[in-house]
Amino acid sequence: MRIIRFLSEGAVPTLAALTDGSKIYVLPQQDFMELVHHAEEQGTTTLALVEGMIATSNPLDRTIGDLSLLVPIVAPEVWAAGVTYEKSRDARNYEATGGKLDASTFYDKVYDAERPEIFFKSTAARTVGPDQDVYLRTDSNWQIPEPELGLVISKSGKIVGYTIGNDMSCRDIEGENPLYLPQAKMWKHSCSIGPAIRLADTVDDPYKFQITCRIYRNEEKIVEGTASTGQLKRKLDELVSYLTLNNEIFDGTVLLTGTCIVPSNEFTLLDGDRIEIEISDIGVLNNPVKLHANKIAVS
Ligand code: DO4
Ligand code: MG
Repeated sequence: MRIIRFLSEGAVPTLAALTDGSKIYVLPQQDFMELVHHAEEQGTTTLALVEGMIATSNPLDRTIGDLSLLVPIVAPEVWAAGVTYEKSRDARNYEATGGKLDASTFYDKVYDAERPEIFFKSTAARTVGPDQDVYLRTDSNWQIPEPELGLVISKSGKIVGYTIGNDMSCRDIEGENPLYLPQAKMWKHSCSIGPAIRLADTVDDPYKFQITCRIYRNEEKIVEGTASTGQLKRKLDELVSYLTLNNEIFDGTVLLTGTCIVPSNEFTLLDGDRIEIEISDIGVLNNPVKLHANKIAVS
């Protein structure tokens, strides 16, 4: 069972359940966390609550492809974990050493350390949903998508759902100096979330998600990569416990769990590309790529 949001007639944001048989049922709640808390108040699981509601209603006569999907949760904050996969560690070492393939840097230390890397990625206003443009920075010549499993977390730190995230990143800015990380990671439309949230109650093993990333240029597929959350170095609960330690998080915070798919080192995204990120049992997050219109001089 998955939860989506879409624009219904009159451009009203509407919450809906998407069953594993692809049927869509409108739900009465305004947003995902309201649904989660309603289930808690009723002393039941979110899955049982949704199943009860849809048992007495009719599905829409539409498929998911007919809908104008919205970001499935307006997350006040999006955080991200880094260097949680070997592939990411190797890519960061390459960036930070000006292109040495077998280099070793402080990224090895974070990969092996007890404390994970956790950084602030985005706010609701900077985050886009399915089919919306993600933007390229105008001061970077080496930009990639980072396809990541996203955890939807309640304010008490419980993982209540799984979604797909794109942690758009500038490899040249980060590689130049690690203190530039916020600029390499955060700008307008540098984060995408969606298209659905899979209820945590319906996931037996979150280390079995298959992640695929495809990049299209003029509708020709130019990059494809796959990975599994089974390759994660860290446990998901471990990442959440560091995020929430001595911290206060907003209800419906999203935590991206790191990338294991990195395009070849020569690759950079260009204006007009299109990114698809698919995670098994969650869906396909599609975003066109646009150069930010507000140009600033870059040499
Ligand atoms: O240290 C850089 C960030 C790494 C990251 O975003 C990732 O591994 O996904
Ligand atoms: Mg990342």
